[in-house]
Amino acid sequence: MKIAIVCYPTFGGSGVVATELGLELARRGHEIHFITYRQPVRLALLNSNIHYHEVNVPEYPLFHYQPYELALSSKLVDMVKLYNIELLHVHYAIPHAYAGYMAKQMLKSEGIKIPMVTTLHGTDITLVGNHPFYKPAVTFSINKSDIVTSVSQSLKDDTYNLFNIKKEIHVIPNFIELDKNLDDSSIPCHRSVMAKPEERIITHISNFRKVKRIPDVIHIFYKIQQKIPARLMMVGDGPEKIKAEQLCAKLGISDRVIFFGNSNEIDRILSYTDLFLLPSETESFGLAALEAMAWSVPVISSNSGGLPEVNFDGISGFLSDVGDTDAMAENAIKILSDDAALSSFKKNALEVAKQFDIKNILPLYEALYHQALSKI
Ligand code: GMT
Repeated sequence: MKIAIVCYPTFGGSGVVATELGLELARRGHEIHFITYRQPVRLALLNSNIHYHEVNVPEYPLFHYQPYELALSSKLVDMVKLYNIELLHVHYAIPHAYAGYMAKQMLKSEGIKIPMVTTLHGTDITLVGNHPFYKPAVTFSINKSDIVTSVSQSLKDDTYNLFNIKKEIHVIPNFIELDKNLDDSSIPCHRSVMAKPEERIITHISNFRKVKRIPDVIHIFYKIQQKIPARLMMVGDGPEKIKAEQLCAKLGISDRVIFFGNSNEIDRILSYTDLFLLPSETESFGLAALEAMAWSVPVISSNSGGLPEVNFDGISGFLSDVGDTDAMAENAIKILSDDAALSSFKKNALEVAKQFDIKNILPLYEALYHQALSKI
């Protein structure tokens, strides 16, 4: 199949999922065309099955806001015609489903019919898309998609509750590639750079937005390190990062916390990690938690959104109410203070992650692509 994938090219989960999906589809022989404004961060390799087409938005002083949707839909039209692309798969409703629908209409006027699959990722529904200024356009473009998927049951429920959606929403959970290998000859980051041998390594990875509750991450760690020698790895960048550094200084733990910024060493950091913290206000899924679990790392998370669908309470880690940093720290200490408990949680985390193996999930997308093609 020739498939155009539209996504955000950044470190965010939706872009990562879209990129990993495209790469695996390409491995299975599909021809994949990534269409976005920058080469996606996880897209290192271009080959005969993987293409990348950049959307350019020329700056014009008249425009207070540059019209990205217009440029994207035009690019989609051009690429569909040039490469005979058969299907559009857009990740994140805003503005991708809207631009995709416009492209479909333009193509239709030239006699070309192409189906569009829209994958909802979370904030496009729960935080941004729900805003009254966007809601009519988001509702319209979801209803006009040929197939709609969401990354968790919780997000599906939220979508039906928040929008007037007439379409069936198919839940396809996010996935993980389990058989990744680290090539030790290229190591820029050793365990000793992060912690002393007797210290546990605790990690948080996110885009440091408010929804991640970064101060909770630090308070949980503060309580843990009072009982157990530990270090905190803070990976990622975003608006809450400076405040987080200030809070560490205020609590006197700056020497035990490393801020990595956006890192390409996530797999290596996770391979040394003992515990992952994700106390978010909400997560449609929590891909970062799954990535940790795939490295046999147990997860302490909040119990909101789709997190209970990924992190199983008392098995792969523990879940607590949003903001309950005492319970989260207590559970973390329960796992970390006992070698036997830690090793059993690590084993379980990997076992749960295996349920989300890309090899099981990808055929679900392929089946929906066939369904979408048969509809037009
Ligand atoms: O977590 C973020 O804020 C980034 C956001 C995104 O759009 O990239 O992540 C969302 O999509 C991910 C991939 O499907 C999910 O794993 C995240 O849980 C979801 N984030 C939220 O719902 C807050």
